[in-house]
Amino acid sequence: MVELKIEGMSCMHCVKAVTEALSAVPGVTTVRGVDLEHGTAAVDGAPEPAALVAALQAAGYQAEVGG
Ligand SMILES: [Cu+2]
Repeated sequence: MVELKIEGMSCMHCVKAVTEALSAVPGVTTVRGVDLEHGTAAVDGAPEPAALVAALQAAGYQAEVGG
């Protein structure tokens, strides 16, 4: 599991966009939790952490890996 901190989510649309962006990253098997209130997410699988961050940036959100 990889945990992420995500800045910029403000509504359920953002949660959906983040979920879709993370789902598309190679190596991600499950997007487990995208938490709007806390600005966190977790994915299962073995993705490149940098690829997760890059995918979120492409979707318009600043992110960093780590709980
Ligand atoms: Cu939103």
